[in-house]
Amino acid sequence: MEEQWNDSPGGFHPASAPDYLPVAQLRALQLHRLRGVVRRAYEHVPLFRQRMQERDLTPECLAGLEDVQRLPFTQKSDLRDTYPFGLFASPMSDIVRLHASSGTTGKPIVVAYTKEDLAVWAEVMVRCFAACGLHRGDVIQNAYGYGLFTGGLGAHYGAEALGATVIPVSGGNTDRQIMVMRDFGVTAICCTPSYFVHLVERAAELGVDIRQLKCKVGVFGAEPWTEGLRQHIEAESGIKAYDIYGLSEIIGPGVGIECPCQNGLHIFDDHFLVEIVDPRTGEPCPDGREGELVLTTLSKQAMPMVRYRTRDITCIIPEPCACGRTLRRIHRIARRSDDMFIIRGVNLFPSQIETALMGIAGTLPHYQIILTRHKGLDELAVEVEVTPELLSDQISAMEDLQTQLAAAIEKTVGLRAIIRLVEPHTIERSEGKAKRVIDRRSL
Ligand code: DLL
Repeated sequence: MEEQWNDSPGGFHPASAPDYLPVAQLRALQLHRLRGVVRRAYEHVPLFRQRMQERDLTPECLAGLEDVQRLPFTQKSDLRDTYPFGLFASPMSDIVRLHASSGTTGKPIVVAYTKEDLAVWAEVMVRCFAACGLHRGDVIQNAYGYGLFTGGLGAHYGAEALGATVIPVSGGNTDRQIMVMRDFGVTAICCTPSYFVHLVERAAELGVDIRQLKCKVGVFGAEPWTEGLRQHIEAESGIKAYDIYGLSEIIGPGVGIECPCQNGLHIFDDHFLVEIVDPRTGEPCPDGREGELVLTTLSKQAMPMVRYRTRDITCIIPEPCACGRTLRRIHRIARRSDDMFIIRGVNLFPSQIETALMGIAGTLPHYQIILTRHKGLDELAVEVEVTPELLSDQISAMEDLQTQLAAAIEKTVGLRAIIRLVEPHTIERSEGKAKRVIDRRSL
């Protein structure tokens, strides 16, 4: 066991011990916690109690873990409908923090934490950082936004609890980020993958080669990204890029993380119970089959979430991981069920376009998908930046690239796209989550 814990230099942190619990012990712990959380929600959240009663269920119905499937789902609309505090299970006097997520439509959703919840959050973030090989002595630049977004404070308290030095630089001000990274001896950075691409590019313009700096680890998440983008990031910056997953409704960042094997994300399932369901029917999917990730918080006090439909599409990887962690593993989340757009009857996800683009040299990972309607017919255009070298090349090189890209997209999604090659810096950079799709069809 000892050597399994040392899966990276100094990587073992005492807080990581639950990552390696024997499976039977882990399942027993999950069932014990599940009963507690269901009881808490039943006693304190009227919407949940009402839904249980409609199904003739009481918290005593949980004989085994599989009985979770009998419980009602919770959806994002439930948070909106009970805005702002309707799903809280603790009195405000026990709630020490609120965060909110804006989402795309209407009112934000509000999430709450007790002191104990913040301790669990810091614990799972410590386990995330430890899985990335970070420990006391590391200098972590936290470029997730501080504020109502959970990324900034979530990573912040985790990094502090790890014993690392945290630099709370927050998002934006890219030139200052680069100065901090170079001058403060940063060894790891946290931000969205799209922002890191921008940061590396800006550093090059300023004459700073990230590869020459001490930064060796990136903890990237909050948006879908592909294996192709990881390879681009690792090649351009010389850092190891880890995928971190989380969502406000469940806790924030720290629901799951990759280990050094970088083959799927481990979910901290001693705190978050994992299910995969068919997004159309809600029926459970067997391990290995792709479906919607459904999570139940096992230790949350302020806002227990039972069977929360994340809309994130993934599958459980049934095989045990070579790192020795017994935590369940999911495939990286490349898409959300509500990210999908339909064009001429074909269902598409932005990540499919990214996969096609990343396979072809000459482009930069800055792209935008623009949907328009012309004479009643949907059109798919992809704007993608090209490298300065290609720009200065002959026109024929640009034309070749355009043809190659259109062919790659057609091969992946079965649709002909209009390709617009644009100069570097044409596409707006985001400090947080990148906006990949612009739908102008209803204009
Ligand atoms: O994005 C929390 C977070 C902060 C995670 C920092 C990781 C790092 P929300 O703003 O509530 O919370 O957005 C949650 O973002 O349901 C996914 O669709 C997406 N998402 C988050 N992490 C990943 C990831 C934060 N690693 C929503 N891969 C989730 C793909 C991700 N999608």
